[in-house]
Amino acid sequence: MPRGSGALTGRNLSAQLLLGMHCVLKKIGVLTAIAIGAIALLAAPLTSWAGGEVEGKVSFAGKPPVPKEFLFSKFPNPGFCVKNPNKDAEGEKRLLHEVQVGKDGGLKNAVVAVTGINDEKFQAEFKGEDIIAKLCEFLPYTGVVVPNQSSFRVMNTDADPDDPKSVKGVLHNPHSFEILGPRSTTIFNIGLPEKDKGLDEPIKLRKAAQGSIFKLICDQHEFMQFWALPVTNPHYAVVGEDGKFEIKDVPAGKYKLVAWHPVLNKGKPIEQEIEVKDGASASAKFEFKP
Ligand SMILES: [Cu+2]
Repeated sequence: MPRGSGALTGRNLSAQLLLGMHCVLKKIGVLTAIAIGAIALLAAPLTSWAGGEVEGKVSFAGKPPVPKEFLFSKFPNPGFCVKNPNKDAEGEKRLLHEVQVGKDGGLKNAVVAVTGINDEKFQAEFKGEDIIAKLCEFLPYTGVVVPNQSSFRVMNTDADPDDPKSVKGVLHNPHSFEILGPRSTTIFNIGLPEKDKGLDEPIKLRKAAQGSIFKLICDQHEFMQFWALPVTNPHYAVVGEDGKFEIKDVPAGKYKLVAWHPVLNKGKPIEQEIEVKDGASASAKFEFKP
């Protein structure tokens, strides 16, 4: 069948439909027509709220740097902290894998965020997830904070039954900083001597708009670290081993999308322009280098 004839059939069909609708409208009357108009008006704003999706991947190109090494014997609780699985074969050194790369080059623990949306309600309600001190490690390794966070929590789950001084709990000392370039400022510094107890503190990053970041380190055990990127809206993702991210329900618009890793690119985010359209998916790829 020639291509044109199908189109012609379609046009005939449309004309017939229009004619049919005209008759129907006459029959059902003006009131119903108004009602249909009202539904259309209601539906319009719903569509513009729907937003779109941002998806992509953060990868690491090249050979990942070797992990940082810390001799257990140089820190308190060596007999307990050695229970952590991240150590050398001899059990002498604690290994801090700052850069973790998946088999397809995905950069684990990178944070991706849509910037330029100041969602005040989200920021007022954001409490983040608990940071857990477990076997002398802060879990997770990366995350997000908001510049003015009412509650930031750290929980101690460590106790050492073999050490009389640590039976009630291994002393961890979460010390948080705001870091901007070479400057770092203490936010809080609190000892957690007991298992199953924690801290709940407000945190304020005064220079978040200039690109500061948040760091938590244990003053007893330097290898215990948590890093966070300040965000101002819920459109972010912390990527897993495959490096992939999917951020849904982003309002339509043009944005700077950032990907950040605490020790790569000098701790600075990589930026990319994106345009999000309603009901569509925008794609972005980021690549970090050694
Ligand atoms: Cu500690």
